[in-house]
Amino acid sequence: MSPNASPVSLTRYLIEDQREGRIGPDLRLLIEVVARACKSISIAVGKGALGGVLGDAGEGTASINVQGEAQKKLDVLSNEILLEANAWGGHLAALASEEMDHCVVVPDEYPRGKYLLLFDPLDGSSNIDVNISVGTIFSVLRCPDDVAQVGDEHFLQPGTAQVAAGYCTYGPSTMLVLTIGNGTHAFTLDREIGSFVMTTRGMTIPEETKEFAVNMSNQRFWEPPMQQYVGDLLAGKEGPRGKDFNMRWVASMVADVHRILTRGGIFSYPLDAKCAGKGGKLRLMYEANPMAFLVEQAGGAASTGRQRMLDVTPTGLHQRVPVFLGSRREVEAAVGYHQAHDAVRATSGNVKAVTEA
Ligand code: AHM
Ligand code: MG
Repeated sequence: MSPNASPVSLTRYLIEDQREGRIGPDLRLLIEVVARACKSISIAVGKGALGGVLGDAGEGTASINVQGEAQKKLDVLSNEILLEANAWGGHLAALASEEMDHCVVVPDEYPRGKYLLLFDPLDGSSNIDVNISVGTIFSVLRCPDDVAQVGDEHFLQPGTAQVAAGYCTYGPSTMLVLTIGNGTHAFTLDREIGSFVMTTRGMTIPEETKEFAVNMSNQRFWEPPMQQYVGDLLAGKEGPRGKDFNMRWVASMVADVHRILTRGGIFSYPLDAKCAGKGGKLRLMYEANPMAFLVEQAGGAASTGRQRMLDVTPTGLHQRVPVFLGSRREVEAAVGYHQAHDAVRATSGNVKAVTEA
């Protein structure tokens, strides 16, 4: 933002979008409510040990969520903040969260709206206790018309059906990054006035990059095309890619994606032998899809390695997928390794079939 320009608050940005016909009043309200909830989460995260909010939610198995993962106190608190904030506004039909087995329908005592909200209330929560950035990720879908009883199945829409998506990162500053399908824009929380102020209009991911993000400790569990792709990145200037690459891994998807939206790079959580049975590590509906929407709107690309992320037909609320996203050319390169590998496998399968016939 230029120092002389008058600041554009999130509220003003959304009102202007409404005036120009890009969103209706209900979607504007929904985004405002999510942003307000994120401010509350930011305050709780910021208190850290002083707020008594660090550590696990319960003893032993009492803190295990639907994903089979240990919940932190802040996971539970953030989930409650988002649920409470969104229950009564009349803009939503139902909500679904990483922390809940099934969707929650807006209670009968409140008016029911036409949108569905999905969220990961506190992504990267293994980083909370060590004071590293975490974040909230959200995705908004339309509730299909004429649905008498909303259920999980109504959320199972491809990423292309998202009407809005965003994340809030709780780092040195709190930032909300949002798309309603008209570019990806960043807002920084002005803590003194309690308002999100636009700091980047139209984030743009450079097409090329020399930086990758992946958990290298999983290397031996990866599929062959991923082994080969990262092997070639590590080979640097002397290797087939002809350039040296740097590596960054925060292990908070929100923070890693925020870096990529800011300066480019490729983020990947590929299929590995440990998570293959589940389809991947990261969740399609409230992690991969909203991030893919944000990244595409910033000129980047997002793929499972074999398919455009936003085209995946979901089969479950908590479905997991492999993820490659970021600088367009680099994502295409990673996809190329998978295509080449699959093509060779298909050909050798055919040859085998012919020789056996
Ligand atoms: P979470 O939703 O339980 O926090 O898990 C998702 C997180 C992502 O933020 C991050 O990219 C990944 O898990 C880190 O995984 P790893 O611990 O294997 O590095
Ligand atoms: Mg998560």
